[in-house]
Amino acid sequence: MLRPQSTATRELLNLDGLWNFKVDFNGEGFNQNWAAKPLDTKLQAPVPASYNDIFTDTAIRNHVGWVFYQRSVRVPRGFAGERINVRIDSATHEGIVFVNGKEVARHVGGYMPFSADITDHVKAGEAFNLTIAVNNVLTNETIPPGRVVTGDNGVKTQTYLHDFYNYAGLARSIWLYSVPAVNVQDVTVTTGFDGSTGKVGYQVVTSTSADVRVTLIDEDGKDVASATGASGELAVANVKLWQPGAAYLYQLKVEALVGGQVADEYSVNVGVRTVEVRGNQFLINNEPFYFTGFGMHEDHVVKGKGHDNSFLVNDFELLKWVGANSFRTSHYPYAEEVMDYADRHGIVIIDETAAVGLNQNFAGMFGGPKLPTFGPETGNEKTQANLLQAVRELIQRDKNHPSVVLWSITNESETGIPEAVDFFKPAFDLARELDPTRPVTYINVMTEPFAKCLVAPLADVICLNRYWGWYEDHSDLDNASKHFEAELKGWTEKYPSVPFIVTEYGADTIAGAHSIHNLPWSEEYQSSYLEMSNSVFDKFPGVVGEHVWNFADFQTKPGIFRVLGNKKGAFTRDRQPKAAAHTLRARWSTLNNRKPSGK
Ligand code: GCB
Repeated sequence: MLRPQSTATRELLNLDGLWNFKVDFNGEGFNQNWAAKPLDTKLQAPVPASYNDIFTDTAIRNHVGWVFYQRSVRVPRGFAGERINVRIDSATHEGIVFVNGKEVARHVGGYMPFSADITDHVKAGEAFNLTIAVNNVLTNETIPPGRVVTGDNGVKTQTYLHDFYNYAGLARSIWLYSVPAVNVQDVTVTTGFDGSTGKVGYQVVTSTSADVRVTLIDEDGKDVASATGASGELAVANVKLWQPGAAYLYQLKVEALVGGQVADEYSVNVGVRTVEVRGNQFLINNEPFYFTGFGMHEDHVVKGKGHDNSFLVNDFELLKWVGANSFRTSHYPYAEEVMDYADRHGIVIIDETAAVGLNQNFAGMFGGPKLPTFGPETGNEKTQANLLQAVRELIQRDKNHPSVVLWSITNESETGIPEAVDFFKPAFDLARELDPTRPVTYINVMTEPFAKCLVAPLADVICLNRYWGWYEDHSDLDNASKHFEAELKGWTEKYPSVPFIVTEYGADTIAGAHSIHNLPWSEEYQSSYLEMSNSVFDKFPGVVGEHVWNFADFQTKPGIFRVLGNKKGAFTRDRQPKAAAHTLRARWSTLNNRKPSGK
């Protein structure tokens, strides 16, 4: 499903703003057909935003189940004669869309867009009632998984085996848009180069049979190559490559033609670059690339996971300031605005599904009974089918982003048992089938070391989350360093021709806490912890990247022992630097995408 855009043949209306909002505390919204009439409520909720931190009522914040958003929408007169669609950039975690009370779309998976053709239900120039019901429930079959527990007092609580807070609602934009009856439905772009000649392969799908014309346009607006036909390859003389830190974007204008007339026009940004794993190196444009940056979160005060362009630009400014060349979309796909911005600004992305918390070994720490990770009550065939769907949707949505260099299938799942291979192998296979141009990884947890993990052989790159000096060897950096080094030695000797990225290492730190004794939680300890870890990485040529956990402090779930959230940020939640940010800046701003050894 293409992202809506405004072109010569397509119109676009943004539906963000204040929507009427009602929480379905008693589970009666569907029976009473709330979507068919004006919502009986005084509450209004902003879109895009998670609703949890907006209101002062704790019952709303803790609600488990459905909420209803509603507004009136007038279809622009210019949409007459076109196909009219509504698009929800995300509904966390399940959304049902109603037009004048009639269901038109339904989608499970909280971080992915979905849309519906509502042409038969609305009229250009007239208003209609748009209702979106959103459910925040996670079950053992959703991605990510969770479990609803009913307490002795009858109150439901959502539990889950990941630490970030389960923000819910309409956290991304909602759109009404028109497309012509004959339209471009999908575009897939692949790129390469041979000397100074760029190659842009393309494949276009149209709604009905139509002729296709493609034109590649450079940043000065000049046509540099064109072709006809639904698929082919364009040659670009004197190509300007998309490089980390120095992005260059061409635009591929795709036209669907009927009888020689343009029926539809759609454009895709194209960065010409290659990605390859060669031995234990990760190459971008045939050059070894060293990842510096963070695991991040979509997380801000008040808005929760709500997308906001001011926060977006500011976060990328801080990435640049600190010398980060990359980040991971931990632990779910981020808003498409983020992906576009990374394309435009040359930031490299490890793009992750929302498969986090498939690990019952966390049950003790996070609460809840300890069950097997894979089984009828937990990760079962339906969970696996939903994981495959998550991989499919992620690659479909993000396949054309030059910033994306690596797909991540899952974060910190249990991987040391044979069931894990049965569960995850189809996801690796599917990712490779859908996108043969990018390597595939998974994120390994500390409790599944090299002698135990059975999923590592499936990966092109092995990503490790390690907390030596925090969860292990807490406050003892000498021992932490020894153990970290021994562990990396073990991994790199077992997998000598695989690159490794340390995708998490971090220490909780209270901004403003100091200690001349280097005590944990102080800014000094966080800096020393990072310096210790970095000096270990520098000993291993096979370690091709370091992503600190986390970019910024973030909100966590109730019931896990954290002081008002996870404090491992290099920046505070309001984006002020801790001492660690300066430490990282001193190291990263001189690296120029290479290891400190320069290789
Ligand atoms: C991890 C998880 C991450 C947590 C982090 C922590 O291993 O991947 O989601 O926030 O540890 O701080 O404990």
